[in-house]
Amino acid sequence: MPENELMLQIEAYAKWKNDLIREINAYLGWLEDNDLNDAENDLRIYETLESLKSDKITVAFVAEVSRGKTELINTLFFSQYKRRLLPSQAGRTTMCPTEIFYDDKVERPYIRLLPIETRLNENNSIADYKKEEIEWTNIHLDPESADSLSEAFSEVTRTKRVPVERARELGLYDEKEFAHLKSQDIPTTHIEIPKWRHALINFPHPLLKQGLVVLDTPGLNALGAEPELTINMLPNAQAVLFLLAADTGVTKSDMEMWQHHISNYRVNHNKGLLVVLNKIDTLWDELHTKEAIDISIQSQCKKASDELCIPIENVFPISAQKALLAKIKKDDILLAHSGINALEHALSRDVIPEKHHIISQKVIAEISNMINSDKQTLADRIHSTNKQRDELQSLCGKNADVIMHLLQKTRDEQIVYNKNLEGLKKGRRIMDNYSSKLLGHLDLVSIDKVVANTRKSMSGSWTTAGMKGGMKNFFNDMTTTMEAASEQALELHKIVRAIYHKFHKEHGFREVKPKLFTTMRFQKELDLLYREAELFRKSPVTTMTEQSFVVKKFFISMVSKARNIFFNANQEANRWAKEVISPLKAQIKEHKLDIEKRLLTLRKISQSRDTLEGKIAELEKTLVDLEQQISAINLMLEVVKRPFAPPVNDSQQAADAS
Ligand SMILES: Nc1nc2c(ncn2[C@@H]2O[C@H](COP(=O)(O)OP(=O)(O)OP(=O)(O)O)[C@@H](O)[C@H]2O)c(=O)[nH]1
Ligand SMILES: [Mg+2]
Repeated sequence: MPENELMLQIEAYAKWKNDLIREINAYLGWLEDNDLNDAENDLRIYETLESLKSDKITVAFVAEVSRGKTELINTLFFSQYKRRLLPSQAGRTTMCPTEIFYDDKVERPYIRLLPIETRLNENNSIADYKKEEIEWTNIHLDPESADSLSEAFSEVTRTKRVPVERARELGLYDEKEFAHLKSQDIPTTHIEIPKWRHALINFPHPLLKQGLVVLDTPGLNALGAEPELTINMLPNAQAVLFLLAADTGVTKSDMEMWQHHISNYRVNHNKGLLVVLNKIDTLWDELHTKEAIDISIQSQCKKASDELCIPIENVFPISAQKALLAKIKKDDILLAHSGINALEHALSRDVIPEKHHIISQKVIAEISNMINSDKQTLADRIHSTNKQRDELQSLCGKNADVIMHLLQKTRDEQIVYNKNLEGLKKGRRIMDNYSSKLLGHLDLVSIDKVVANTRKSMSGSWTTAGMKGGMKNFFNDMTTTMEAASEQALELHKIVRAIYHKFHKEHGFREVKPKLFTTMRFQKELDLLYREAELFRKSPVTTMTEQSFVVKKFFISMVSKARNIFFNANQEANRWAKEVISPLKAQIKEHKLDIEKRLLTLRKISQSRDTLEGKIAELEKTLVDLEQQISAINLMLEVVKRPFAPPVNDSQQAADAS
């Protein structure tokens, strides 16, 4: 049973997605039954199905130390364990970013921990390490035992004492932090550092099973020390919850974190950024009236909204701790007081539609296009069947000469057509030539050359000043390469259009506007990355004493993300080059079959005039079948396009009615 609104929404969304997967599978079967499948399209559909199955919804929790991130995660997602499942304590608790998700491909639940020492490897990002299981310490989890889970999860709080030199090597020594000791001449020889760099928790929780991923982050410079979080993980999250404490309001360090790591999220996401004013219970002073307390909470919200320049509707005053307690004790009054319901409502309001929007744009648009093009093929079949039936009807009562004449005419048509197919082969060779040039520009080997050159030019200048120039050159080179690819794509479009036009003009093919490939989206992603990178470069973290380390790490994450953008552009260009001719290929296949069928029928009729009536009846039946197929495909299209209808729960209905 879903526990709260968010759960209800995520479950409904998962059901909607499963229905979509089922419909796409049915479509695949239908294509095969109607001899309409083609290898490239099938592959694309399989890829789409895979991406839908592995689709995730990520909710990230970001804040300074001890604002209650982990407590809130326990409240929102794990209250059924009737305890604090993830460790939440006063002071610095969570020491490494922790991703909590469910992977059904792995048999046993686990917590995997990446040793902090992996920071020394300059070449690998966390994303790279995720592909290398061997680098992680694996602990099996027993989901039935809350005690053993708690014990295993406490690993994320582990620290170790290391000599200052070691901490410095790892980029975890901030001189400013120990400045006061130095000024008192107290030597610092050893410091505490996190034992782990990143944690992955694979856990069979109902919501995680539906594709939810929770990202808990440690406060205190973690975002700065691990730039991959800001560059990669946060921008990909469907929702980011930024926590403040009601008793302190927006402190200087909250503000720094907001400006340098969060505010950019708003630029790229219309929704999904929520500010949580946690610990409102600290304002529940029994010596004050309820009204006075409410006014003070509201004024804290208003202050936070002004200071962070975010609408007050997006600031949620809550008490994560009291909400957890209320859920465990099933205390509805306390739960209502805790303010958690409004936050859960906002989360479900923002997270699911954002995800639905992405799926609609990518998956639904693509499958609908394919279905529409099949509809066209069916319409073509109806058109040619009608034509053939009319042709045969016109032969009724005519002599053998007329039939022979028509037979000859159709044969001539076939000869001209076959000749043009030869021409198409030539066109395709030219096309292949251009597409390999296009793919050459987006080739990872050439990108890796840019990366290597940048690193070479950067070596020895791992300072913020050095980084500024390095970054600029790197992005300039990337943009130039992307522009060259874009120009090549334009040339290729001209050739593709000419080929389509020829078949339209010479064989009466339906005019199809071939799909265009553009690098615009990838260019935009690169620009965005540059903007994010600039913000990060100017953040206070990079002015830390151990900046060269952070700069290196930051550069590696940024480069790895840029490389990823190119990889995606390359994949898309590759796919496009293979598919762009598919609608024409489908028309050619249909046309070829059509001529062959007509020739066969005419030959039979020329041998025996008695078959004429039978053939006409056969064509009439084919027409009825085709009409039925059109209805079936229309229905499929309708189901695929059916939007996700969020469920409305009782409390929401009541709230809306009041
Ligand atoms: N009074 C009160 N205390 C809270 C509330 N939420 C969290 N706390 C307490 O605040 C302390 C810190 O909470 P955590 O959840 O560990 O905070 P965090 O943001 O995860 O901190 P780090 O992991 O260190 O970054 C714990 O002692 C919690 O019990 C709340 O709503 N009210
Ligand atoms: Mg924590």
